[in-house]
Amino acid sequence: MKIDVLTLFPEMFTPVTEESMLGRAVDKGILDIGLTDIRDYSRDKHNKADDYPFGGGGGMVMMPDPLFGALQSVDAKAKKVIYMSPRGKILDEEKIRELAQMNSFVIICGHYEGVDQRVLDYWDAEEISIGDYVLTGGELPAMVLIDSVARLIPGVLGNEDSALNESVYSGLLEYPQYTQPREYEGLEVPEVLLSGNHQKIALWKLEQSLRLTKERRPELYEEFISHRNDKNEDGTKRFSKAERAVIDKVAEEA
Ligand code: 4H7
Repeated sequence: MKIDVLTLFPEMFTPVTEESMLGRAVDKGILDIGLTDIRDYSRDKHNKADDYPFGGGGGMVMMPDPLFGALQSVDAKAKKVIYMSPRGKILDEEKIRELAQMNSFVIICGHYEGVDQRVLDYWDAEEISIGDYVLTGGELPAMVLIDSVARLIPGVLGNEDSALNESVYSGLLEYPQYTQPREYEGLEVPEVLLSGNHQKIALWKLEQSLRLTKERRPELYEEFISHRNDKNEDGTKRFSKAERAVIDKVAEEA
């Protein structure tokens, strides 16, 4: 997958794209992150890339010409163009999965008051937000988007079933995790996890996920409950008798 990032601050991306899991995916050739410095496409004698907004209002707006040049240089007419912006639709797992299927896309990172609207109109940019809060630029949102998409590309995660694992009880929050030592400062690991009884352990994890989701994210829990009788795609039952019993028990709890 090739992801082109257009930014005034390409250096912000180096720690993220060179260290960590993402860096390994780049080294393996699974992922290619192209960084384009928008300022390189300024044709102004001072490499200017922003100017005052027409109509006033304060701040600076990124000018269309450097952005058009940068977009041209990455062949953006043939690609999906994304603009990280608090005005966009909020990023969710559905959008991340959609992007993970693409061969390439382009991300525009806005700074200051954002980019001239004609850039978004001409290049048919899709605006995406990472959440309802304000940041100084689109660079951190772009890194969040890249990380979330990259981890769904086969071969990016070291542990091949890590991304799959989550889909087992998807729609629920994750159960608590424990590791060595079995006792730390008088705090014990739940007995069942040491039991070696894999069926019991799976049911405990389901119960924990259900309880946490019911408590913290009632809207996710209701969504899960409303689909508890759905069948799998092949017509088989989604849950065993034992799983059904756990789901019903948590549902009855106050
Ligand atoms: C594009 C347009 C994304 C980029 C406007 C970007 C939050 C997010 C930015 C702006 C971002 C997100 C203009 C928004 C100046 C803030 C005071 C950069 N912030 N700005 N405003 N949630 N900021 O994804």
